[in-house]
Amino acid sequence: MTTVIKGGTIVTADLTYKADVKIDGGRIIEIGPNLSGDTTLDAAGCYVMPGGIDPHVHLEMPFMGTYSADDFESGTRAALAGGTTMVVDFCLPDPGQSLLDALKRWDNKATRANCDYSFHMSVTWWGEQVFDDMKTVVQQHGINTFKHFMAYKGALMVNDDEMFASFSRCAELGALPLVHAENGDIVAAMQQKLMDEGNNGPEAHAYSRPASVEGEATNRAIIIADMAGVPLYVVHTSCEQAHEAIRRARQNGMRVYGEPLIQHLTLDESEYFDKDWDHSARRVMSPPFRNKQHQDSLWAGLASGSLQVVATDHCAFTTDQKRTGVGDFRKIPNGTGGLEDRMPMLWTHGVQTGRITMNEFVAVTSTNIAKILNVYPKKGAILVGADADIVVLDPNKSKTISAATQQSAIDYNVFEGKQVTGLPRYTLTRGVVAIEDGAVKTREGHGQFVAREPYPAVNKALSSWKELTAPRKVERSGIPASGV
Ligand code: DUC
Ligand code: ZN
Ligand code: ZN
Ligand code: ZN
Repeated sequence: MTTVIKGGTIVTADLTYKADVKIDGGRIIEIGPNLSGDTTLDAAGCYVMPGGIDPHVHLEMPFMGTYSADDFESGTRAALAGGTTMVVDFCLPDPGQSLLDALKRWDNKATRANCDYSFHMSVTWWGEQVFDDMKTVVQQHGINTFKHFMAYKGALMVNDDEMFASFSRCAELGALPLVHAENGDIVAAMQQKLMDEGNNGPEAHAYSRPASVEGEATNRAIIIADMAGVPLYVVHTSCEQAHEAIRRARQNGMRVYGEPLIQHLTLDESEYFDKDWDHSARRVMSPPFRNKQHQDSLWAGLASGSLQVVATDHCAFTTDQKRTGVGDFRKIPNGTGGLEDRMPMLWTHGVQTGRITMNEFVAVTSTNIAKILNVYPKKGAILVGADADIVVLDPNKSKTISAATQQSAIDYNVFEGKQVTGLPRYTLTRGVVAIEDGAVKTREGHGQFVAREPYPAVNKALSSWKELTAPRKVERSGIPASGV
């Protein structure tokens, strides 16, 4: 059975042109004028683009004493409703747990996915077992990315020596390290100080994690990666200091990537102040929302290419879950949703305002991350042979974002009331129509795991520093007696 997407304008990361797209067996088999097939999807007046890839989601994640409320079913349903056709979730071993045991749990949870998915592996502790498991994860489980938390002291955080060891292992294996870059020691100290001074509300969460702690950690992670001889991907880049560190590293020839979130691009720190407790707590995430100066920097980074990807860090908690932090902001589960809203919000606030072009939109929502994850052009492309993960975006279709009509399992939406234009007429996951004019036709369990190969050796090319060449042993005859 063949399907033809007819009459639309194809928009890729580098081209815009009119053509039909023919699909069979879940893949694109032909692109050209006047195609016909068994089924026709009308794309007149629409843009036909690679489905979005969200490389940063936490579905049914055990975190801060609870589980994030969207699982692989509701989370991927929300993704498809918004034009996203692949998600990458973070497998999270408990400290001391084998990476492979954790992976079994994630494999199990993900069987319910409505769209394709992959995993990053988190390195939450360090030891010989992790060192050994990393090789198995890369070579036998199709995972080539390892996440490191520089924050969440006493829980997920790893120290610099552990990061250096893990980054070095990534270099050997052809894998890419990821970092959550915030200085966890300073955050913990700031949190305690705020609590001691009687600041226990959700706004104190923002005070405890200023941009400087993110900027410092981003710089540190970049230098550790450079010394380990490995590229680096910085998740949820939210501030100017972090962006500057990434931009500087790239100018120096290092492969460092930055990932702003749609929340940080469009919501600011005023969400924490002069608002009721629930409103602010629902927006508690790490890093927190920033001011306009930081937002402008992130938008500039997307337009100029110094930041490459827009993600969500979708990690949704209900109001009841958030309320476990009444009286102590440190206990408010960190995280916000965004999977369904990322593409429409970025289209509305990016393309429609002229901050980014349509082609840049495709690059930062899909193609760039497909390349970074080493799954291009299976994903992230409108090309013959690519998976038919496609969004047919109607630039005239609008809605008001509301928890009442969302797919996510939670009882609110951080974008509540925002008007968005540019919505899917169709979302296809490997050729199957999952969304049709707002009607949800997802199939639980349709999603497949996407295995990712290790990176070629070229990825090891890093900065121009020459101090890291192998040490030369110096022979000396006269050895001073002492103290010189
Ligand atoms: N930040 C969040 O807000 N939630 C999940 C984990 C993280 O780093
Ligand atoms: Zn067929
Ligand atoms: Zn994080
Ligand atoms: Zn995250």
